[in-house]
Amino acid sequence: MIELYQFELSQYSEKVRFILDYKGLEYKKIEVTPGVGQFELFRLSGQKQVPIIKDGNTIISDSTAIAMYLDRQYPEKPIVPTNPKDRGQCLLMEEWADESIGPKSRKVLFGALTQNPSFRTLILPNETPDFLKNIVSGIPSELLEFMGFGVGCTPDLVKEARDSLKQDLEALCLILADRPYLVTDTPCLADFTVAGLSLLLKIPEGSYLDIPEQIKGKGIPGLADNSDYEPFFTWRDRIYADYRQKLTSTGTSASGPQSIQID
Ligand SMILES: N[C@@H](CCC(=O)N[C@@H](CS)C(=O)NCC(=O)O)C(=O)O
Repeated sequence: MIELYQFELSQYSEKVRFILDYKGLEYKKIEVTPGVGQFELFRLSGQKQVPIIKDGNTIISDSTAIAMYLDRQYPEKPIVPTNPKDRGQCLLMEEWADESIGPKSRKVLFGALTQNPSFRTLILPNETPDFLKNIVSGIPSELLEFMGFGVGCTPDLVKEARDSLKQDLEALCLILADRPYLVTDTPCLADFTVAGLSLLLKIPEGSYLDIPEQIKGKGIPGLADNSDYEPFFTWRDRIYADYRQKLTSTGTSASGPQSIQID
């Protein structure tokens, strides 16, 4: 069975989970512990980011490379169109979403977290010990803002990212106004990338993710609750309902059991 090394709240992991679910492939999620667990990722793949998949003896890192591998290896229900123009648009939109929605939504989430201590602890992995959650919620907002300078998340850059995301969301609403999917009449890699990467803009409701109930449906103020972008989030909810597998009542993915430790 395919193994997916992931963080449950990683946007790029969500893109890969969408593709695995769409293709109906069974997979086992392996939740990586941030920091120490990433040594194992490095040993496996020569780099330390999720997602990584292990399919037999094949190990692939990077969500785009994983998408292309899965489409080659499991061609049923293709996700990259063959018609040249559609293919070009699909690949362009995937690349744009990876480089735009992904990094910018991380920045605006950081901005939202500095202002909201309880949201901060809720997005920590379920297994995080209570004492650590208390430390995280107790960090003063000013200190977090100061720390943001070191990671490219100054208040100005957060605002710039938010404004730019507004333009992205407006563009997506316009494109989706008269069509069911972003490129053709069937879902493709562009749709799964945009839907997956918008994870942090608004956390989906429903039992798709193993996360605290309290953060489901929550999102970035000014974006997730802005009626101008409702058509986009309604579209995204439909993509979830139609193509993403729900967890079973035992907490396992419908497409395979879940593990929280690196073997
Ligand atoms: N280009 C990569 C980006 C992956 C990425 O940014 N992963 C994040 C989680 S969403 C990560 O592993 N961050 C941990 C780190 O960089 O140490 C892809 O498409 O897979």
